[in-house]
Amino acid sequence: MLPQIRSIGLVALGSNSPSAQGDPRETIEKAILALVEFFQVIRGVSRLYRTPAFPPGSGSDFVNAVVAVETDDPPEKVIKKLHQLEEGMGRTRKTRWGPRTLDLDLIALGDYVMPDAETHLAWRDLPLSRQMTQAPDTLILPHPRVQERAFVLVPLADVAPDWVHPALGLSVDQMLAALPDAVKEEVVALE
Ligand code: PH2
Ligand code: MG
Ligand code: MG
Repeated sequence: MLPQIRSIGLVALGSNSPSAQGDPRETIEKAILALVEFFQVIRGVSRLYRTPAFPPGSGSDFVNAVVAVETDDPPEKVIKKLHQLEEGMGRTRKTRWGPRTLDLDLIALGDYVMPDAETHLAWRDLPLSRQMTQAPDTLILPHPRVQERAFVLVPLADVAPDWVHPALGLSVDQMLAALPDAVKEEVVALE
């Protein structure tokens, strides 16, 4: 038998609209339970946070969290599982960056940089105006915006503060240190 290559998968959860599961907080709590069942090996679950919608003024506050899982699955299979889970919890896909009942984003899987370093750099550098309208048709890993988003980095620091971004060479704590305090202070842990 081939040796199994286990990777750590970092999954970001977000909700800012009631779902069949309840309000955003209940939706995120149930989605975490579903992730635990789906992946079996869980490395960590962050606290839940209330965060203002990005871009500012684009809608109701979100509840965000991050879960670190261990998996042997390749990226495509992990993504497929996350989409199944979103659908199983009644996700409705409407407008890009509109209100969402449940969003599960694969932030990173091990050291994968996908589809390649050059394409990854192009997506990282995409101006905000084009981010609003352009969606990649291939899987980009790590998520091209992770280094900019306090609503991902703050919960990520709960579960994997030492994870190093494989394209940037920066740890979660280093990426967080580069963000303005005002932005981080808006990410508030729920009781
Ligand atoms: N997700 C988005 C767009 N904006 N803002 C916050 N605070 N949290 C999110 O999870 C989020 C967002 C697109 O998926
Ligand atoms: Mg998202
Ligand atoms: Mg998503």
